[in-house]
Amino acid sequence: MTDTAVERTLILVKPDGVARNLIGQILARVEAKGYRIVALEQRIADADLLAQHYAEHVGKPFYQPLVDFMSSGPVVAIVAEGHRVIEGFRALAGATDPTRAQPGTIRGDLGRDWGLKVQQNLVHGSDSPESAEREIGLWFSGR
Ligand code: IDP
Repeated sequence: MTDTAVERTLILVKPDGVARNLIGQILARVEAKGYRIVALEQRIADADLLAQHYAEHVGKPFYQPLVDFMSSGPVVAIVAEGHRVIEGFRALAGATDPTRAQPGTIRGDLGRDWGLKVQQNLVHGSDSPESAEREIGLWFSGR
């Protein structure tokens, strides 16, 4: 096995995860994998923060419903640290659409299939080292 650099990623427990009391279950999966929680805060995200966070999706048909959903209740922002945690957390999260996510993943095991919208998929995880740095700066600036 080759050594890999320790990375940090930004995880969000989205409003559906908070409303369904799944914060603990999601954190337990992150910690069980061996990742360290290095920062954690529950807050309500405003439109400005979400516009920056989802800048790559501005103009897409699902952008406004996504932002409305993400500001509909508290989210938990988490910085997790570990070897290959960026890729590793995305594997733990599973496919974007919970109806396609594999069993064993957060979205596959806990995501619901009750005609919910794709945006209600419980968690966000940064998709690259560049995104992780940018997103951690957005959510935890000045901390
Ligand atoms: P990811 O969260 O799996 O990385 P992205 O493609 O970055 O997925 O999309 C960001 C978020 O936007 C998704 O988690 C989901 O909440 C929402 N989203 C993505 N595609 C759609 C769609 O086709 N319809 C509705 N919401 C979507």
